[in-house]
Amino acid sequence: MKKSALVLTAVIAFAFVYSVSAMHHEEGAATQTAATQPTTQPATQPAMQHSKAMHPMGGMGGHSDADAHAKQMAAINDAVAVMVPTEGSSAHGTVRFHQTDDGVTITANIAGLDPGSTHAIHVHQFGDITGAHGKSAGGHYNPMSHDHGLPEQDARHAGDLGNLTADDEGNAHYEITVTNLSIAGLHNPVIGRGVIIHIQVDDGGQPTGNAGARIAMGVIGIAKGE
Ligand SMILES: [Cu+2]
Repeated sequence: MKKSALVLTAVIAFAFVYSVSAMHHEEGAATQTAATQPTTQPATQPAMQHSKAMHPMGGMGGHSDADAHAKQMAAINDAVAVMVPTEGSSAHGTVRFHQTDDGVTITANIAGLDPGSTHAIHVHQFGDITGAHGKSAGGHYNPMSHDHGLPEQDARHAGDLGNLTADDEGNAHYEITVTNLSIAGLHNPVIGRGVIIHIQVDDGGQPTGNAGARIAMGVIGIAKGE
């Protein structure tokens, strides 16, 4: 009699410890706030949180996290690249990107150029301006593997933005709206990539427009907007 009662007690105790530790495990895997919740909470709630947190891409409603992420990124409507001179150059300024329903409007304001000079402007593959000559930004941003071209050509590198021309004081203001980019959407997103201004004109020739050395470089980051 005594022995069986002890065994029963042990079984119940084991079951209790097991269920509590299982609960802790589930809550711990979900979120930090869940872990601090009392263990007396109905088991269904943390279990649901758990499955949602652990399986963002699968199960019922499994697209919701991916959709939410896509929406969050697509909601970024303003970006800016602060352009700094490469070694030996004085070109500097800003290149702003504004997303609209029709495309992306890019506005460049660059100072420190030779009066009346014309310069290629491109989005390059990497937002890496650690190199003194802009080389670490890589080649033109070309996710669709097109040939190089000027903005008049629909089929061109996504990063081909044409040319800007300085006024008598060496300041250039250039504005272009393109439909082959997005700031952070699904269609050729440019966020985190680089902008390069070259010493020469982009003549549209292959493979990259014969624009020569890089005189200013910047990284496209999320802007505060209006
Ligand atoms: Cu370039």
